[in-house]
This record gives sequence, structure tokens and C-alpha cells, in this order.
Amino acid sequence: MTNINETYNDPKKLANDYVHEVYEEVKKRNAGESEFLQATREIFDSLRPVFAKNPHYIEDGILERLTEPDRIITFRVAWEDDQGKVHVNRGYRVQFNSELGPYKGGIRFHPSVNLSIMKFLAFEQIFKNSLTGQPIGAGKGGSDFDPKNKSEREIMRFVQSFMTELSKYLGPDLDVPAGDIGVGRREVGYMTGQYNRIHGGFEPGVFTGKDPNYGGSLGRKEATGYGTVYFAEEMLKTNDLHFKGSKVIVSGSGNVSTYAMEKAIELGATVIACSDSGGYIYDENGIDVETVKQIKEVEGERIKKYRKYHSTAKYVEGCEDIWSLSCDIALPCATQNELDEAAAVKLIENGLKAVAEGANMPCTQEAINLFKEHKILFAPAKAANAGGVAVSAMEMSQNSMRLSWTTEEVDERLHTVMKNIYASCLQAAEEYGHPGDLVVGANIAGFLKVANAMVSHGIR
Ligand code: NDP
Ligand code: 2IT
Repeated sequence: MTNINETYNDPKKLANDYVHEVYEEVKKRNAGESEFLQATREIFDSLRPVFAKNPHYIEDGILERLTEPDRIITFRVAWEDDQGKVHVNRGYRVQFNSELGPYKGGIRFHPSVNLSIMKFLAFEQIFKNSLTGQPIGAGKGGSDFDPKNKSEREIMRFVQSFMTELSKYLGPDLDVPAGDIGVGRREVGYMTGQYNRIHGGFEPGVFTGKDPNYGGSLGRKEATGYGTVYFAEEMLKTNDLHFKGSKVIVSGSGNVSTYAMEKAIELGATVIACSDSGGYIYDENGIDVETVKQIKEVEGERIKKYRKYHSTAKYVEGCEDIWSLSCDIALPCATQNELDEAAAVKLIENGLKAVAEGANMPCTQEAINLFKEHKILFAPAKAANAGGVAVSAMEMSQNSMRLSWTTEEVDERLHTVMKNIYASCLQAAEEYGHPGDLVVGANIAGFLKVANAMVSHGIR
């Protein structure tokens, strides 16, 4: 480990050595976990000036502690399909950090789910949740279960089996999951039902993203997408740009994408394209978000079907090429690493002005480097998409108080949270020598609050 006394007179060298040594350890301990290492690497790079200015964090071993989860739960999920065949999936919950409050973060059902993806998502959640200013710690969970082509009853049975094991580790003051990819109101409903069945009685505060008729917050469904656009609008405004009159591409057509499109359109933008994992739809005159809702939320169908309602739109097989279209603002809202260097090159060539990440870590580091080089405005996920978890925390408050706020009240609070996050990112970036860099700003502002809580709570 770094000998602090030896290098104390050169704070920059001390900080660099410390970050380097801890990262090497993290790499060794988490070998092969590429998404987790990608997420930690970005944080480490941003935090050098913090350690140079505050060497006491080094003495407290903050980075070593922060990169090791409190605990990881993995378990077998056995379930029976409609034909009576038994299937086995793997369930996960990574309870990463509880310095600021109960573990909080979504549940993802997608065949790509593995430990590295769970850990990267839970790790990002530490900083995101801290940025919201609300009393929530960080976790993430899920399963490699693929909800596509499953019947309602199969999904219910899977969720019941998943929750039978996971319920042991949850509670309103312990760990409060919500949705993420493949998990929406329906799945949260089944999780709530099974938890209540096991524990007896009705406990509204163990999940967020519930149906507003049964303890959910109004405005939660819209919160991540709306919040991303609120954050992006703040960033654009600072630079004399606006959604109004802009051409926007939104990837995905799920929860985050749909409400990002809705708010961007409300602010006067034209959304020209959106996608799912099969392909993208494109219409220079603008995508109609009500049709997207009808196809995805009501019919549960693929985005390809959009052409049935709007024959002027084009459908292109394969989702990656959505970034070859020309736009002013790109909102990647589907999944991690969906926008790579080649995509960034095309977007920049086509006149891109700004990117805001609605999904978690959708841009690769190489893409982000290019954006920076070309002075493209860039809003990182942990700040830009924090509106979802922020309204989840509001749902927890409403559940505790046994009351519910109106849609307008929630939306106003969401707007305020997003403006505050933007201001604190800018302020941290400025204070630590990277004015205007929202990546560095978000990482530092998110880190400081958690690090100070860790110092105050003692070594554990
Ligand atoms: P949904 O399941 O509602 O939608 C996901 C969308 O992304 C679908 O259109 C899906 O297409 C597409 N997609 C998913 N995986 C892939 C893939 N591997 N390749 C291409 N397309 C893919 O999820 P959400 O909208 O809730 O989540 C989207 C992103 O936003 C995720 O990164 C999530 O972590 C993040 N996020 C979500 C929050 C929330 O409140 N829900 C909060 C903050 C961040 P298809 O249907 O074909 O699979
Ligand atoms: O990535 C995320 O922030 C979410 N999936 C939402 C988490 C939550 O607890 O609302």
C-alpha cells in the first residue's frame, strides 16, 4: 500500500499512486468482470483531484471499501413453464453500500444478466443515489431469466420463485427494489404479492414502481425519462441550446425511452427514431409517442409494428445503425455499451450537439472520449437518469406517511431534484479543476457525500 508519510509532500503523486494501486487490486479481485471494471475505472479517473486535496480519505481506505460490496446474494430460481417443464435461472442481489440509507435499486430480467453487470449497476447506483440528495443506499438485482415469449402465468410463477428466496433479504428499512430492464409495474406487483404472502399482512414500503392504485407513486413511471430530459434541458440552456426545434434520436422503446420521447416532444423537439433490440423505426416528420405506448405498453409487441399505424415510417432491421442517422441530440435509453466509438464518429460527422444518457452506461469510454474531444455536451447516466430512483425515494416517503402526492407535486419535486443535481455536478467540476465536465462533476459530487458518511460511521 502507499506509504503516506513518504509521499505526503506531493499530493498529486500520492493521489495517483493510491488510485493506481487500488485499481490494480480491484482488477485482480474482479478479474474478467468487464462492465464492473469499466464503471470503477471511470470513477477512479475522476477522483484523483479529490484524493490530492483530501488525503485523509486515503488513510481511511475509502476506495478499497467503496469498491467491495457489503454483500452479494446469488440463488437458484427454479420454476415450471405452462407445459410442466422445470427451468432453472440464477437470481442476484448486490447490496453494495448502505451508508446513506437502505439498499435501493432496480431488478433486471434479461438473458445477459451476470455478476459483472449486477455489480456495475449497483456500483453506479451508489453515486446516483447520493446525487439525488435523498437518504438511499445502493443495490441492484435481477436474473438471467428472459421474459420474452413467456406467458403471464409463467412470468408470475418465475417472479414468485425469485421472490421466495430474495424476500429474506428485503425490508422497508433494509433493501427496497424497483424495476429495470424487463421489470415494470406487473412484475413489481407480483414481487409485492409474494413478499406479502411470505411475511403476512401488507407492507407497502418494500418495493417502488408499484401501481398507483396499490401504493405506487404517481409520476414514477414517467420519472426516469422525464428526468433525463429535464437534466439535458438544463445542460443545453447553459450553452444557449434547447430541445425546441431540435432533432432527437432515442434508442430503445421501453420505460425510459418512451417518457424521454414524450417530454422531448412536449418541449418542442422532433424525435425522429427509436428502437428495440430487433431494429429501429425512423420518420423525419417525427415519431408519434402515443403509438409507441400502444404497441409496447398495451399490445406488448415489437416496435416493427409501428409501420402498421404509420406507413410513412421506415423500419430497419438491427438496432445499432440508429446512430448513423443525423440528429442534434442523442438520448441512448436502452442498455449498457450500446453507443460505441464507431457510432460516436457517425453522430459527430452528422452534426451532433449533445448526448444525455437515459440508460446506465450506454456509451463506451471511447465514445465519451470522442464527445469530449469534439466538445459535444455530455450528460452522464448517474446524473441524467437519477430521476427514476429519486421518485422511487419519494414513493418510499409517501408509503411511510400513508399518503399520496399528486402528479403535479411529484413532477415539480422531480424537476427540482434534476436542477439541483445539475448544479451540484457543475459546482464539483469547477471546484476540482474540471469546469463544465459533468462526468467528473457527477462522480465527485456523488462520491463526497458517501465518503463523508463512511468517515463519520467509522471503519467497517
Ligand atoms: P425496458 O425493459 O422498459 O426497455 C428496455 C429497452 O431497451 C427495450 O426497448 C429493449 O428492447 C431495449 N434493450 C434492452 N436490452 C437491449 C440490448 N441488449 N440490445 C438492444 N436493445 C436492448 O427497460 P428500461 O426502459 O426500464 O431501462 C432501459 C435502461 O435505462 C437500462 O439501462 C436501465 O438500467 C436504465 N434505467 C432504468 C430506470 C427505470 O426507472 N426503469 C432508471 C434508471 C436507468 P427489447 O424489448 O427488444 O429487449
Ligand atoms: O437504474 C436505476 O436507477 C433504476 N433502475 C431505478 C432504481 C429505483 O430504485 O427506482
